[in-house]
Amino acid sequence: MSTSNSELESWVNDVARQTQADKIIWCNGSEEEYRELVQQMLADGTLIELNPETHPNCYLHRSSPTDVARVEHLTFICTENEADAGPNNHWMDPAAAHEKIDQLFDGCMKGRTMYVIPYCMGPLESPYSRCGVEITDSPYVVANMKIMTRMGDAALRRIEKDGSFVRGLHSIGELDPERRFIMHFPAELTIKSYGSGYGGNALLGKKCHALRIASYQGRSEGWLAEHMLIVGVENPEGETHYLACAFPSACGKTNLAMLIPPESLKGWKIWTLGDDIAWLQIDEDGRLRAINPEAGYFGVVPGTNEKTNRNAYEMIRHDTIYTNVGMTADNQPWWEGLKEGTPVLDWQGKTYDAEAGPAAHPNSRFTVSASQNASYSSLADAPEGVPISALVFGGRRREVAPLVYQAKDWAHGVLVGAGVASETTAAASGEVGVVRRDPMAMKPFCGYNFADYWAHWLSFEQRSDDLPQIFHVNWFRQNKDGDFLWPGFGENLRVLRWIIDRCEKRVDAITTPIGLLPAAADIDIEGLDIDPAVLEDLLRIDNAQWSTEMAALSEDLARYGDRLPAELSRQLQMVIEDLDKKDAA
Ligand code: SAT
Ligand code: MN
Repeated sequence: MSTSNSELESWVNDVARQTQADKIIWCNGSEEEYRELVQQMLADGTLIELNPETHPNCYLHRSSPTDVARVEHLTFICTENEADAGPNNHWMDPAAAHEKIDQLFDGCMKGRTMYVIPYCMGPLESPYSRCGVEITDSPYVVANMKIMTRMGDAALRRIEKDGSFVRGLHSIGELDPERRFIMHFPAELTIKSYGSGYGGNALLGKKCHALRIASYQGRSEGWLAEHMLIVGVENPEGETHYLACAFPSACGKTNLAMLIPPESLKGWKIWTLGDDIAWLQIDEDGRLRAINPEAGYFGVVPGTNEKTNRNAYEMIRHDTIYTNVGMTADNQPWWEGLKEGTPVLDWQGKTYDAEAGPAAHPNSRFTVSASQNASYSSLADAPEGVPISALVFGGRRREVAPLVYQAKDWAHGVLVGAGVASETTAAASGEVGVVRRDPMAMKPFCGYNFADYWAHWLSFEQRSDDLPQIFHVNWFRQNKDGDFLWPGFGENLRVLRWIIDRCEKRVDAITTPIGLLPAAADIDIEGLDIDPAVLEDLLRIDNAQWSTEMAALSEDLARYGDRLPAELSRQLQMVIEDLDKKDAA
């Protein structure tokens, strides 16, 4: 018997019987265990050692070429009633889904080792944390879970104390896209994932548990699981505000979470708490508090360099697992936008040929412990989390959305979140660069009907009169020639300053139909080489464009029918009427 939790023990035995695994290993989470797994993967070619002089303890994994991103069309929410999954999810009847995927699991671990990974999402001592157990036949998944979560003996002890845990069953199967499914059974707190080794499909603590299952659980328990980074912004006076920001995958959450203040903003400091997921709870004083359920970063590699993100650049020079980057002649990792070195091999291990495609896959990733980040905040380990001053939504929009605006109040802020749309990226399979509606940046991750999710968001207003202010940002606005208008990266701090000043009621704003905008003079551009006319452009809203945008949103919301909260429709109607009035004026 490996655990005093008999449910866990019998589930593990059942899975071993079903999959016919050769061997069962209960992971203890030790460094030694990690090192042994790495040795084994180096021996069988799953990992390649990178240059130990320039990149100590760094390894490269080359995935199957057809297994490089999340697969939304193969991801299902399996609830008794289809309407509970909503038009935002692919749905399958739970019994049918179990049957379909269990056939794939039958005997799939013959000749393989089955790893049992107890993990805790969130600080081990936090009342806000939740545990799970992932069973997998992939040592690569175990190594990644070791970096990304608090896993092993300590998590098992907490599971034995709590009594409950999320069950995640994973097999890489044959890595065949035709035999691949990611299935969620929220009512059973169960995940079954087959046929992929890619992060979002295979590290079940991440999107599957900490977003899809947790969002469902959070609804009944009164909290929120969000696709948000958490960052602390400390001003020169030593005062720190915490922000939680939701952007779709590969839109710069990691960069914003570890931003380096520009030279001209002396005395400002940034503290990283999380780069992808936030769990938000109302505390006894009515404040919204956030914890980061994760312990590591699974970030996009291309574009990372000393200038764009020095913290990330330095953090991934040691003790990092790289997936699908290129390699130089002396075995250093290489990617587009690195700005140094020359690739000789591409991400598939073929001789690099610029004509044939990039050296690194556009969705190549690093896996690294959060504690390696120079801007890591030790509060990421605090059981009570941090109080949130502002919630910030954003997307990648060539036009329409201004640099920043503030919602008029909480309910309007929920509409602003519901209205997030963004150009697609390489983080999910499919076409890149088309505008897609991605409410709260949760389109791929909300484990239940969005209409019910918005009602849940709206309900927070009844529970506290001290909720954070809500904002929307867009770093990606372009001119007609396709040049970005805003420099982004470290300079984004200038926008965060305005956001914090608004939270502290230190600055006025201009009321418009879409929300509250800064006067150009209130965005500090000292030391920044930007034409004031460009800043005006960044803050301009075009009524005709916005009327079209609201019509698109209205059409999207109509998909939710009667289930859509009346308050959300009312908020939308108010914006539309204000835009019409402005047009008439
Ligand atoms: O889904 S992943 O966690 O692998 C990356 C992302 O899309 O955010
Ligand atoms: Mn993400």
